[in-house]
Amino acid sequence: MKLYGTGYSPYVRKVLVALAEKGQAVEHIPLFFHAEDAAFQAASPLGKIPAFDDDGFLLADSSAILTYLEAKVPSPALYPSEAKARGRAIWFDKYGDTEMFDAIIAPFANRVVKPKMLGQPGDEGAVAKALNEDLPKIYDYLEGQIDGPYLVGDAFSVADISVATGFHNLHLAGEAVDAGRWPKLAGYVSATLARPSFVTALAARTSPN
Ligand SMILES: N[C@@H](CCC(=O)N[C@@H](CS)C(=O)NCC(=O)O)C(=O)O
Repeated sequence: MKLYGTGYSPYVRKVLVALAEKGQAVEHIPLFFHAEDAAFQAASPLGKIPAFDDDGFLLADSSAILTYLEAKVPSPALYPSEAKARGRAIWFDKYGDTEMFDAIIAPFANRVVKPKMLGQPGDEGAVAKALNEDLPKIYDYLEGQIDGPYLVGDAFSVADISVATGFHNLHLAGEAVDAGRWPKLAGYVSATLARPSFVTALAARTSPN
């Protein structure tokens, strides 16, 4: 198996965590989106990361790749089988990928990617809006959803992968959940990112060089 995409990407991290959970070895190629690499471009029609190659089977999109991995390597399950739990797990996968992404990535994009990787000025106004307006609404919602170590049922699932992944980028940008205001969320994020599969994923290479 080959996985394309820098370890900085929350979406690439989702796949790295799932592979670690399922004990699958992977050749990680930590290139950036829209990289001029023919094999990557063949696997990623939109030029986005992650993209994946399993012995010639090409697939893009983190959720598509996780769905494929779940069918190929069912144990340990990352998608609950019970109907309501399955529905909620998919909801959180989508929520993490869409509603959370722009807000949680804004500090990293403006304090790390733009100034340190692209040589562009970061926008602290965008960071302030994310921290003061957008993220608190997300944190309020998640604080109300957390009732134990896992977001859905009594097992780690795709819900935890997709919701937790972006918090690492928040930390890399020097920010964290205020544990005084959102104690359950802060504890949940710390515990989830300390899980062995996340620790493995967080150590993944971020650059081809
Ligand atoms: N829905 C996709 C989103 C992937 C995505 O947007 N990745 C970002 C990097 S974190 C990217 O490649 N951005 C380039 C672009 O949007 O053109 C997934 O889950 O894999």
